[in-house]
Amino acid sequence: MSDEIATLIAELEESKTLEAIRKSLREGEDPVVLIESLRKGMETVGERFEKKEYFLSELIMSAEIFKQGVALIEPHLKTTEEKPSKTVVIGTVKGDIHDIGKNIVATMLRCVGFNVSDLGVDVDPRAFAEEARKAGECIVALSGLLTVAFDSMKETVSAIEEAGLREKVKIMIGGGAVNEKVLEYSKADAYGRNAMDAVRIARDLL
Ligand code: B12
Repeated sequence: MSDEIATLIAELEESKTLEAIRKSLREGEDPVVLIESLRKGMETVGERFEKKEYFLSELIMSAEIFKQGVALIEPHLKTTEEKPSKTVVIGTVKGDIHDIGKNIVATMLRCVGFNVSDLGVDVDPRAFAEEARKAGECIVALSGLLTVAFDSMKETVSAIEEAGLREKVKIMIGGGAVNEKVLEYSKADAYGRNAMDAVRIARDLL
């Protein structure tokens, strides 16, 4: 079923994708697995865009279906009763407006009890530093899907350092093409491939 969902969203089959999600939820499928299937389908959309089989309108359409799918799935994510303890300041870095992955990471972190401050998209490095200063000891989570985001991540780490906060603040990065090399380049503390990684890393870093 989850492969079917990936295929359906990649084919931009809006109603069929949503129906398949509803059916999977009724059958008790793990909501995290369903989100991962949607993400896999978006990878295919990206590949088709690169090959010029899809254009911007298809990217926009896929994002719409994704959002509706996540809206169905979200109420099924388990939420902890624990009181929010530590803060995660999250945002999509400067120059980048992709926010679907960032929103999923924020939701998962909230579900496990983090207090999440979401700065949105195209966030200036200084805005991250300012919010981290307000939060005190915290994690800053940087999301970015474009290659230009790598420089923005590096600049954000520098801004936090220049603000004298590097000792207090742990920085994790993720999104699309982010990997070990980007981690090294940006001088952040950790990188994660998906929202579950983000939760694990956030717990480890604190
Ligand atoms: C949907 C989409 C869009 C939508 C975004 C809508 C939105 N509200 O986000 C729209 C249509 C707006 C869009 C615009 C553009 N896009 Co676009 N887009 C995509 C697409 C198809 C899917 C992205 C997505 O939402 N995936 C699903 C989510 C769930 O996955 P995710 O973001 O990777 O997040 C997961 C993990 O990465 C991780 N994660 C994410 N953040 C973080 C943070 C931390 C801390 C951690 C630990 C983990 C983590 O957890 C998430 C959940 O598992 C990708 C293709 C792809 N392969 O990613 C292209 C893609 C990213 N886009 C691309 C491009 C080129 C563009 C445009 C420049 C196109 C244009 N000509 O205008 C513009 C960019 C505008 C800008 N300045 O940002 C390229 C980027 C190429 C590059 N190397 O730079 C891609 C890769 C497509 C391609 N193959 O060519 N896009």
